[in-house]
Amino acid sequence: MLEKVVIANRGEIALRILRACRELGIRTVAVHSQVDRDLMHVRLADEAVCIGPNPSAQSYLNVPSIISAAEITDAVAIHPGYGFLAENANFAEQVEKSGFVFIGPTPDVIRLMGDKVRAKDAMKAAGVPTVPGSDGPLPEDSDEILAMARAVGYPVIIKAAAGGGGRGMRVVHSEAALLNSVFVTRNEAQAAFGDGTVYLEKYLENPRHVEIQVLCDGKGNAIHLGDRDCSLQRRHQKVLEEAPAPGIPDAIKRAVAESCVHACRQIGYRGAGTFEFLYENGQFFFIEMNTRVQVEHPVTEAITGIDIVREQLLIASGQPLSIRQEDVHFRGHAFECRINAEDPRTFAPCPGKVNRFHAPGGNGVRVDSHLYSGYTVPPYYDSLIGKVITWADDRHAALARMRNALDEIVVDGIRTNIPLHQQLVRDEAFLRGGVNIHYLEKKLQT
Ligand code: MV4
Repeated sequence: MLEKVVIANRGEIALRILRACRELGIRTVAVHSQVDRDLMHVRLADEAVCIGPNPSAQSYLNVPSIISAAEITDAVAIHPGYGFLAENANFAEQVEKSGFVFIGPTPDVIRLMGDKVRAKDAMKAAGVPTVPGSDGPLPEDSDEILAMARAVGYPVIIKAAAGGGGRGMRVVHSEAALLNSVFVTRNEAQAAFGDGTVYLEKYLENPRHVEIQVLCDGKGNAIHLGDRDCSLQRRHQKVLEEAPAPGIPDAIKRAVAESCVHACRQIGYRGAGTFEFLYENGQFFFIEMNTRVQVEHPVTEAITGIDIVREQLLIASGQPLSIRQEDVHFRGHAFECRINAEDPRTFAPCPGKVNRFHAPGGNGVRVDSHLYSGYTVPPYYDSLIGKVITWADDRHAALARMRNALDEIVVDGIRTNIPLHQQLVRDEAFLRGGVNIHYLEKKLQT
């Protein structure tokens, strides 16, 4: 087993990783910025190293600082969590070259998935259903571009190969607008990512965002842990997620999940991963793969009983996957509400001191949060201050538990999006299940 792990992250996920390490008897090193010295997981870690000033660029994104922290503490591995350096292939490479284990896929696979054109190509080749489109980067020639869009049919979407997560894309509704949109998207991509490669897809107008969780040991063993629906989002930030995705026939789900597992074996995937799909009219279309643990992993843990971060650590220690697909049993339904320090109406970040924090409880309720009474939410990082997860034997009962949990939780001193969640868990269309990716933003407009 890994002897000592550096947790290269902060907040709730750092605490989540620390808990998994301690359960496995792994010693922990917290690395933190100056303002983060009072974080919950810093107090609980075996050792703590300040890696720099508050701005992320000088601390949580500071590769030499993080690797130095691993060196001076004699750690053997680095867990990147999500965000920050989690999907940075160069970081993973530096970690390995310095003699440490990167808790995640190989740098090559991270790089492959970071290039959305190559990623899609690899998935298509492995039999994963993809969105119809250019099948590769768009050529320079205008007539060829026009012909491709015509073949796919309008509306189309132009996406940056180096983008992802909603960055660097543009919807095109007519041939008249196509070439200019390609030109602008290329230039924006070049400026933002240093890579102007773009590709084209059929634009799906009202899809749901459904994702498949996988676990692989990089030795040929790969399994899936089912699906999650993450359609409730605002400006590409997920707000409330659930597992399983409601109202999708099991046979369709099973087929797509099996195609993901097959693809993982084909590309030599190692670790936890997420296949992102758009789901529309009974069909799945792959868009991107995330090579990290995701914020919403607890809903999958709730319905499978599998600890995903524990599995990441076991895989990184070189152990073959101990869970076979036939050992994975799906039970019940789970929801996750992301609690943000933000104004519930304007969504402006609201950092500040939490005078009082009270976590909800009861059967089927989990709270992943680094908050405590007296903690000050700093202004430098994202506004996620915790997650409330509820589960029960069915969707209806899990929602009832979430309504209770949201009525019990107390976060005094700062504004949060708890009132928004209280509205959502009583929303008629959401209660029916299966709303699409535009539902929340449309609801907020009215
Ligand atoms: C799309 C799409 C419709 N058609 N691709 C946005 C984030 C990035 N991961 C991909 N995104 C989309 N790609 C095609 N061909 C609509 C979106 C999209 C979206 C996807 C998932 C969740 C929320 C979204 C919000 C707006 C647009």
